[in-house]
Parts: sequence; C-alpha cells; structure tokens
Amino acid sequence: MPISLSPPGPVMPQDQMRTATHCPYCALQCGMHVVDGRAGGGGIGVEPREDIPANAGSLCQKGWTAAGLLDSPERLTSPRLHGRPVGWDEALDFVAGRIRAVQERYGPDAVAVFGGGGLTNEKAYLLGKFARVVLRTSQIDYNGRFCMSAAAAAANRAFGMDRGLPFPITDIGRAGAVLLAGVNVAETMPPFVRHLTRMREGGGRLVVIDPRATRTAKLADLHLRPAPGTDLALALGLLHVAIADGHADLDYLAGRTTGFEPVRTSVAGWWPERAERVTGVPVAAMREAVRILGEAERAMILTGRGAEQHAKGTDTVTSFVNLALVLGLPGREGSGYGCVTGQGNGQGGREHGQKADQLPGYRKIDDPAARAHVASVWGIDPGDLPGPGRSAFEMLDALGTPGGPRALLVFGSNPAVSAPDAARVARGLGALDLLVVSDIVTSETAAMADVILPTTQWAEESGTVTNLEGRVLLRRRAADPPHGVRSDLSILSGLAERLAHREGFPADPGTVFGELRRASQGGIADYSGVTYERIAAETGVFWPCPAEGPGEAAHPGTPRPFLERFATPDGLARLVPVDHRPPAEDVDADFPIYLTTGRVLAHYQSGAQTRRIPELNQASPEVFVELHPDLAERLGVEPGGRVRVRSRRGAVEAVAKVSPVVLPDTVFMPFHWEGVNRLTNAALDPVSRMPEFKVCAVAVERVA
Ligand SMILES: Nc1nc2c(c(=O)[nH]1)N[C@H]1C(S)=C(S)[C@@H](COP(=O)(O)OP(=O)(O)OC[C@H]3O[C@@H](n4cnc5c(=O)[nH]c(N)nc54)[C@H](O)[C@@H]3O)O[C@H]1N2
Ligand SMILES: Nc1nc2c(c(=O)[nH]1)N[C@H]1C(S)=C(S)[C@@H](COP(=O)(O)OP(=O)(O)OC[C@H]3O[C@@H](n4cnc5c(=O)[nH]c(N)nc54)[C@H](O)[C@@H]3O)O[C@H]1N2
Ligand code: SF4
Ligand SMILES: [Mo]
Repeated sequence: MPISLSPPGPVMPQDQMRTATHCPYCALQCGMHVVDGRAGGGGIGVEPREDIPANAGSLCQKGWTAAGLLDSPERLTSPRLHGRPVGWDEALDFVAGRIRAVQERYGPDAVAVFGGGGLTNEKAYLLGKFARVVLRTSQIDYNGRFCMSAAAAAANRAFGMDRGLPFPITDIGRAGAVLLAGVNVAETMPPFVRHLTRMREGGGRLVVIDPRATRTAKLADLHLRPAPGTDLALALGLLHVAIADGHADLDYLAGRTTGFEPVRTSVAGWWPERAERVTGVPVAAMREAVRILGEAERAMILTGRGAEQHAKGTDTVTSFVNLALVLGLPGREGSGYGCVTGQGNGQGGREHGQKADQLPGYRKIDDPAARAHVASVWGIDPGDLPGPGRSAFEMLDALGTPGGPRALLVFGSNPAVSAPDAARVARGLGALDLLVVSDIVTSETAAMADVILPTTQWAEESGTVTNLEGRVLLRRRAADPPHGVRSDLSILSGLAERLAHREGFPADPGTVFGELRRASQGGIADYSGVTYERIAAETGVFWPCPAEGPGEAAHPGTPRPFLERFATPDGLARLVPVDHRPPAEDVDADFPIYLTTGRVLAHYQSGAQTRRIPELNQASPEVFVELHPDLAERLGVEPGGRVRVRSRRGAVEAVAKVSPVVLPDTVFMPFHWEGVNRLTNAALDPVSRMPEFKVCAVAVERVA
C-alpha cells in the first residue's frame, strides 16, 4: 500500500481529511488520527488509533486537545528580529551574519546549539550535522540530558546498549510483577496504566517506589515511600534482602553476567534495618517487595525520573539494574529492566547526534572508527569533526563567560523554564551576543531571543520518532501549516546555505532520513533497514534494524535485543558495585524542608504548549505547591492560600494544595511554570551530568 506523506489532493466528499499519525507530546507516542474539516468550514481535531499497541484506542487529556495549538492565535507566523516582524531572508541573513562575526572573533566553539528530545529523528540528525559540519562547533547538547541521561548511562554500563524498554510495552501486561521506581504513569502516560491493569488482571502484582502517594501508587499492591533522594539506599537494602532470602538466580548470574561477587560484598553491610534508617521504608515492606519480584515467573523493574534525576542518578539506576540482574530478569522473555523514556522522541533524540559526546547511530564522538564512518557519509575529513563538548547544564552555565559560547541556537526546548537553577541560566542567556530560538510560540526562552524563527509543528510535517519501546514510527503530515512558517529542516537548510553549505542540508524529511539510515549503519542504533514505507505498513520497526545484504531477506527489527546476549564485547551483562550518599543539598535549620518536583496530567514540560490550550489551562491554571496537612497547620497555611517557597538560589510564590499525598517534611511542585526551577539545585551526576531536580532544601512561609 503506497503511503501518503502529504495531505491527499482533492478534499474528500465530506470535506474531511483523516490522517494517521502520532501525538506531539510524550514518549508513549500514542497513535491518533488528525481529522481536518477546515476545508468544509469545520474544525480540526484528533481521534485515537486502535492499531498502535502503546495506546490501542485511548488518549490522555493532552492528546485529545493536541490539535488546539494548530490554529491558536498564540501561534507565531513570522520571524521576529528584536521583537519586530521581519521576512525570512532578513531574519536568516541576520543570524548567519552574526554567527560569522562571532566565530571570526572568538572561534567556532563560540556558537552553541541546544536541541530537544521532542524533535523528530530527521531534525535531531540534521541539527547535529549542522553543528559539526557548518558551525564546526563542539558545543551542542540537548534537554534529554535533563531527562533520562542517568538511566542511559547505567544501561550502557550494564548492557552495552541504552534502549529504554528493551522489550515491547505489551510484555508488561503479561508480567507477574512490576516494580516502578519513581514513575507516575497515571499522570505522565495515562494509557500506560492499561498495561499495568492487564498485568494485575492476570494475577500480577504492582510495587511502586515514590515518596508521594501518587495516582500510580494508589493502584499498587505495595507502595514504598522513601525520603526523596534515598532510592540508592533502598535498592541496596532490596539487593541485600534478595541475596539473603535466597532469591539470587545463581545459574543466570554465572551464565549471563559478570561482577556479582564484588556487588554481593558491597551490599553485605546494607542490612534492611540500615536501609530503613536512611529511607524510612519499613524492613517488612522491603522483604515483601523482594518476595513479590522474586516469586514471579516474569518480572520487570522500571525506573523513571523520580529515581534518575539526582546527582547520584546513574548509581541509583545501576543499583536497580543490579537488583534486576540478581533476580535474573534482563534478557529473559517477558522480564527485564527498563527506563520509561519521557519526551516524544526521547529515545530517537538521544541516538542521532545532538548529544555533546555522540555521533549518529549512538556512536561515540571520540571513537576513531565512528568518526571515520560518519565523516565519510558527510563528505568531510574525520579530522575536521569537532570532539566532545560540554553537557547541557555546563554549556548553559558557560554562556557569556570568558571562554564560553557567545551565541546560542535553541531548537525544541525552553530552558529558561526547565533548566535547573533557572535564574543562573537566565543570566547566561541574557549575557549572549546572539540568542536564536526556533519555536511554535513565544516561549519564555523565545521572549529573550534576538531572533525568533516560527516553525511548523507535528501535524504539519512528516518525520519519524522512536517511542519508549525503541519502535521507530512515522508521523505523517496531516494539515497545512499556517502561511509564514518554515520547518526546522528548512530553517537549517537556509542557514547552511548562507554559511557556504549549499549541499548536504536538504529540507525534505525523506531525504534526510535516507542519509540518517546510512550514517547509523553499523552503529548500536542501526536504522539502515528502516524505511518510511515499512514503518507505515508495520506500525513501527524496533531498532536495531540493519539493511539487508544482497539476496538477504529484510531484517525483522529487534523487539527484544538481549534474549541471546547483551551488547557488551563478551555478551555478558555487568554488575557494578555502587554506594549510597546523601543528596547534594540536605535540609538544615534555614532550609528545613525537602522540595521535589515533577509533573501533573494537564501540562507538558515547560508548559510552553499546554499553557496555551484553554482546556488544559482550566484544568491546571497556576503554579502550586503540594504540602502535607501537618506542615500546613504548622505554617498556618490554609488550602488555596498563598505561600512563598525559598531555596538558596531563589524564591517563588505558589498556591497551597494541602494534601496527604506528600510526606510531612517534603513539598512537591510541578515545574510547568516559570519560577519553580529558580529553586532547584544544579548539582550534577558525575557520570551522566544529570542535575538534581528531584531533591533540594527549601523554606516555606505563608504569604500574608
Ligand atoms: N502530563 C505530563 N506527562 C508527561 C510529561 C509532562 O511534562 N507532563 N513529560 C514527559 C517527560 S519528558 C518525562 S521525562 C516523563 C516523566 O515521567 P515521570 O518520571 O512519571 O514523572 P515525574 O513526575 O517527573 O516523576 C515521577 C515521580 O517521581 C517521584 N519522586 C520525586 N522524588 C523522588 C525520589 O527521590 N525517589 C523516587 N523513587 N521518586 C521520586 C515524584 O513524586 C513523581 O510522582 O513524563 C512524560 N509525560
Ligand atoms: N524542576 C524540574 N525541571 C525539569 C524536570 C523535572 O522533573 N523537574 N524535568 C526535565 C525533563 S525530564 C525534561 S524532558 C525537560 C523538558 O523541558 P523543555 O526542554 O523546556 O521542554 P518543552 O517544554 O517540551 O520545550 C519544548 C519547546 O520547543 C517547542 N517545540 C515543540 N515542538 C517543536 C519543534 O518541532 N521544533 C521546534 N523548534 N520547537 C518545538 C515548544 O513550543 C517548547 O517551547 O525539563 C526538565 N526540567
Ligand atoms: S499519553 Fe503521551 S502520547 Fe499519549 S496522548 Fe497523552 S501525551 Fe500524547
Ligand atoms: Mo523528560
């Protein structure tokens, strides 16, 4: 069946165009139809698709209202230069001229690029190529560093490969036990809950680790509530119990792993009583959790941002991976460890070269063979490829400092709201000689920019995304963009041309994908056998999917990459001993309360998109802080009253939501509004450079 990448020509009899595509927001990438009746005087909306296993007919509130931003009056439709609407030539000439001037004066690394995990594979790929080939800068990183980078680092260390879920999501429904550590899917990916429900209907048991009694925790058979930032101690305690109570799978450990002995020794001192003292989780609950996992025939351990966004995130995930390995789960059909990836293309966005240390195909930028391969696809000398650059926060923190970048191009992120210690980041953004933002709307970061470039959005362009399962999916163009906007690919193409690169930066997604396939060929994330036609017909293909050789059948894709061997040189998974340490900033007399941050159902990320959708804004209109009734009473705060939350870095006012969902010594704030991240601590994980979004010390007071 031929597939249509652009809207069919003549309007259908009922004046309705119906196109199968995927949601613009999270990594579940729910399948949806865009139904465009505008030609006949109607509106544009969406309906869920039945054929995509992740959502199979359901959507969350954000998905249902996703079309709301297509026709929104908030939409940008012409470039802005210092606030003034200008034509595209003027805007792009200005940007190219300033890039040239900055680089002539300060060198190539004076221009930096900040990308996003919501960009399609094609955009992420072309952005990375643009940075390395046109700008010749090492300074490129992206918001995925703030997302799942700690889990990625831990998975690479243990398995030699970072594929969020190394199994299809439908495997979850057949498991006998699932442990969710710091994941609140009931708010962050509501259709995911169906897989958990199916699991429980089949007799499976759900264990949730979260300091808050979230909607997800309320579905659990067992809820463990550690103090924020203590998951590592909890996982060490669970590991100790698993070994002591005879749940270690010694045959599996001998046959499929290395490193068990040092890990066994390292957890010997982590008596559950000691773990209870650090975490607050009762010993009996730890034993019960281990029993549930250990006795299930098929079990899974999944981590989310709650366990990962810490200055010890990589080691925390490693200790959960160690637990999974001791129980013999990874690489067994129906069992395993996985990270619940977050952004729409959070998986693909981390594979194709917008990361500081990486080239397409999940290749390492300091690996000579990887450089040679990618340079040959790009038609350049490997010696001309820059080396690794700064990680996301380090790059933002260096903006405008001596030796740091003087110009920044942002595609698909709103760091003024979403970066940690955001006031410090805003100072850097303000100190630049040139800030350029490509966006759909005037985000808080765009509002600071010298130049805003208005871009097309999801339903107005084709491209591929790779969902949390590692399934490469086709997003089809389903509607015409408003007059005056250009796609990100076309923007990069226009800038490349003005910077003396007429070739190599096509604006057509299919052509870019063809090149991405070749650039990824032979890499860990090999997409060379993936085609638009195939993913349209097969509702996605799991990578790695190498191209077939002459006379070979097409590669089927790899739903479960670890069944035979892990992606390490010897094929064995690695257990790595790690130890607990306290949060980078602990509570004290001046800042006596823990702050943790996260998400609510109605808003997405920095809120740049969802705060502009009326239904979502009504559902969740303003920044709030969740505090326990005991704490509220102590502070004299009424439900709905105003409070000021202060940390060593900044302060913000919010509405009090008084609720026993949080622990008495902890408050929770969603980060969807400007100001919340002025509080957070940018202490970085030494391995992944993940910031400590999930715990810092604050003071809370009533506002009179
Ligand atoms: N509605 C909505 N959905 C989204 C998004 C969104 O912005 N809004 N964003 C998408 C993206 S990019 C991502 S990354 C995912 C994130 O999805 P999740 O990881 O589910 O989201 P969070 O709310 O950040 O964090 C999950 C839970 O961690 C808990 N937590 C806080 N501190 C700790 C701790 O120290 N230990 C443990 N174990 N738990 C802790 C919080 O209470 C919270 O319930 O969601 C995706 N889906
Ligand atoms: N305190 C706290 N802070 C956090 C987190 C937390 O849990 N707590 N979570 C972190 C996580 S996991 C993440 S992923 C980050 C996300 O934080 P951000 O990177 O700020 O995420 P978004 O709000 O999705 O930003 C995307 C921006 O790009 C625009 N956009 C959307 N699609 C496109 C496109 O195709 N092209 C272009 N050019 N622009 C587009 C949107 O309008 C929006 O302005 O936040 C991090 N910050
Ligand atoms: S769960 Fe995620 S992908 Fe699905 S409709 Fe909601 S935001 Fe979209
Ligand atoms: Mo994320």
